[in-house]
Amino acid sequence: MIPPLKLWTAAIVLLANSNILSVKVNAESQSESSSESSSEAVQAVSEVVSEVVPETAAESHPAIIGVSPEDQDLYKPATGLNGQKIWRCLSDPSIVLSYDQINDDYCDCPDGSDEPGTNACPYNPERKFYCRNEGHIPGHIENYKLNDGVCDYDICCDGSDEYITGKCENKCPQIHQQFEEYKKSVNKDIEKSLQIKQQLIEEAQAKRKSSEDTLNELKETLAKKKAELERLKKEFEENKDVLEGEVAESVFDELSPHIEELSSSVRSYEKKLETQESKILHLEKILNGLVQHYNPNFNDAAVKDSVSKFQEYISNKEVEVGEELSETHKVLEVLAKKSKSISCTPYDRPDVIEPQTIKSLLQQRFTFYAQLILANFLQKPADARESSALFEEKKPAKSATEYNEEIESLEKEIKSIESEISIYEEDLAKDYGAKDILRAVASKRVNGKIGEYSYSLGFTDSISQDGVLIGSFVEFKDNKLIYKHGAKCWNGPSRSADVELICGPQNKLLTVSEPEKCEYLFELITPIVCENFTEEEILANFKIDYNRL
Ligand code: MAN
Repeated sequence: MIPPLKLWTAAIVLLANSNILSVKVNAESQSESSSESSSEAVQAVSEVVSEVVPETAAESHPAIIGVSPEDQDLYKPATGLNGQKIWRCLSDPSIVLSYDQINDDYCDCPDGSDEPGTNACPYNPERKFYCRNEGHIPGHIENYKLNDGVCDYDICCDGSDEYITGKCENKCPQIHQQFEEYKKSVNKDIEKSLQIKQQLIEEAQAKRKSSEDTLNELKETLAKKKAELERLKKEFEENKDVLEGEVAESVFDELSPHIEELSSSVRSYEKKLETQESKILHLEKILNGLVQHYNPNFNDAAVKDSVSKFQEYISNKEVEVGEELSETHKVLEVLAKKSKSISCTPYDRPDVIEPQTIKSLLQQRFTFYAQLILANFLQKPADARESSALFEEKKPAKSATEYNEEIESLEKEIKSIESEISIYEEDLAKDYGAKDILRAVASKRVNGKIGEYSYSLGFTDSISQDGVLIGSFVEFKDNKLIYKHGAKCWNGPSRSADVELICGPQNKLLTVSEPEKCEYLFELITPIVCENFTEEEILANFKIDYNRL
């Protein structure tokens, strides 16, 4: 349901309220000084009836007081069995009345339809007394207000609600004049407010458009960045071997000045080993002779112990070290040759190379790198192998580090674009009201001191009371801004607020109340809810200036 539109008419409201009381007092004093006769009442009824009922209706049946011309037909009499005029209750046609029971000041129908012109029936909001208000706008007044001595000019400017007391003269011409002036000023205000609203709508549309454009640009950039990332990853993958070779190459470049030295050190180490091995072989031969020719019957414990230990030594003897070293040495020799052919850097001898260091380096690290380099080297075509530009031939545009850095930075960029996109998408999907109007005032704040507190209200942001958070904007619903999740109230809930929007040309905080502890209700004047008013809406907001009657 669309909520009723409110209009910023505080000045007129105040003026009107201050005068209601004096009119009532006047009406009461008049009632004391005049006595009613039934003939006067009948006279009054007939006057009202003749005003209410158009001539055509009057021809068919007597006009019924309190009933509008369009509903008079509902009160057409029917003819009963013995020819008398009868009538049926409107909501319950099974109840048949004699026609003169209508408006006889006695309630016969449960819906009160037999007493449209009296207050005999209980109040029924569906059934009200019709005032013709000629020269102004017809009105419908509650039946219990009839003939109570009070002129209800706001509904019956013609005074017909007091048709029996006759206390209220017809004020329709003056009241209508006031209404016309009010309508003019309202329409002027509305026109101005609507112009401002139109500008806001245009701003809102422009903001939406700009957000949509930015979003599209971001999406395009994202697609490009993703494609670029794909391409880079693919290129990296395709060049993986070369790039790994490059890693090996850089290791090789560092090692190559030392390889020849390493190679000759290994060679001399191997020679030393060979000498030691031939000495050991000689000793083994001697001991072997002892094992073959000693006399086991001769009980010499030292000989027996030596023979058994030598036999144990022979059965556990290892031969691998020599093989490993000679394998390493082969690799190094190839590398040494290669380093001479491709290295342009001057040969740089290391200062000291300890035999033990060489051995551990050879066994733990160099063998690995050397084999890697060699494997790479042997995979190249023969002519390329001979070329000094061996590693340059398929060299990719970037190094592995550069690839990794670029991929990492692209991935970061993509993540940040994606999060920006989701912020824009979320914002564009938000309900900012018809034509996105709230978008135009989203960043605006309205400040005002009301009572003891200073308030600051951001349309789509938050409300604060002396810096204390009343709530953050949650939604725009039924012409209301809803704020929730404010600062917790002492011994109570988190603060929250509903902001009722009232049409007016400028943003302005009008009132604040606290219907429940820490649940606030604000009234905010703003053009964003302005609409063209119908005459009924203007009339509903119209208040009579009784001073001018
Ligand atoms: C402060 C204000 C009031 C609120 C009380 C609750 O004084 O925020 O509006 O009612 O706290 O303790």
